[in-house]
Amino acid sequence: MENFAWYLVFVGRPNAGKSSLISKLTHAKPTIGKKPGSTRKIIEYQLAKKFKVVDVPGWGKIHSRSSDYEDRIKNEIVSFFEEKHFRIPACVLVIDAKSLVDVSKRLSKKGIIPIDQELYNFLKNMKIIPIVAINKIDKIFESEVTTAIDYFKELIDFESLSKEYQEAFVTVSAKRDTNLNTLRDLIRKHLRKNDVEEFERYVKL
Ligand SMILES: Nc1nc2c(ncn2[C@@H]2O[C@H](COP(=O)(O)OP(=O)(O)OP(=O)(O)O)[C@@H](O)[C@H]2O)c(=O)[nH]1
Ligand SMILES: [Mg+2]
Repeated sequence: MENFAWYLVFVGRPNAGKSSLISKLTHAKPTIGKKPGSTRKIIEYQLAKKFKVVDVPGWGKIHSRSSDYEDRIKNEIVSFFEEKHFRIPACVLVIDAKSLVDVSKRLSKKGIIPIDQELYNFLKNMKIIPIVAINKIDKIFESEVTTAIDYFKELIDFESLSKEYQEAFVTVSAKRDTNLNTLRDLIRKHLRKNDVEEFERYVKL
């Protein structure tokens, strides 16, 4: 029988920076790559006896891969959440800030951001409060940060959400270590609420 464990999960579109954030926040050493699709399957890293961090492959289209690949990944992710959602006290939805700004300015294809929106609603339906980490803010101008956040908030009907959902937003840069403390604190808060004490010892910053 599989041993019981709590999971801290990172999800998001391909190349959003999930593996990079895991590498900055924990002792796990996931594969990080320049091109989308670096993480090819769900990988669980044991951080403590009953605590794992989970690196999930990017959800969404990858140009160099077939649609079969995309479907297989989606099925794998959906099954993981269906099976384990009650053991996921904290889940970080990583979003690429540059894509948010580009789409809001109509500089890139519209089809991209609805995937972030779809993932947000997917987690919400699983009764998970998504911790939204808008990453790569080093790639946008400071004046664009609000544009990026507001654009996403509008998509998920932010105003209608309860306080605990609204509080789980942070802009970060895994590259420059910006606001990683705030993200760490949010993760910690979600884990504490679920009495996952072991986390304290295994998060580095
Ligand atoms: N400029 C910048 N680049 C970043 C940041 N975070 C990650 N990257 C880069 O983005 C690329 C993708 O990073 P990963 O951490 O592999 O992204 P991922 O979401 O795990 O990607 P998949 O596993 O392919 O879904 C790498 O080249 C990282 O160095 C950031 O905050 N700023
Ligand atoms: Mg990855």
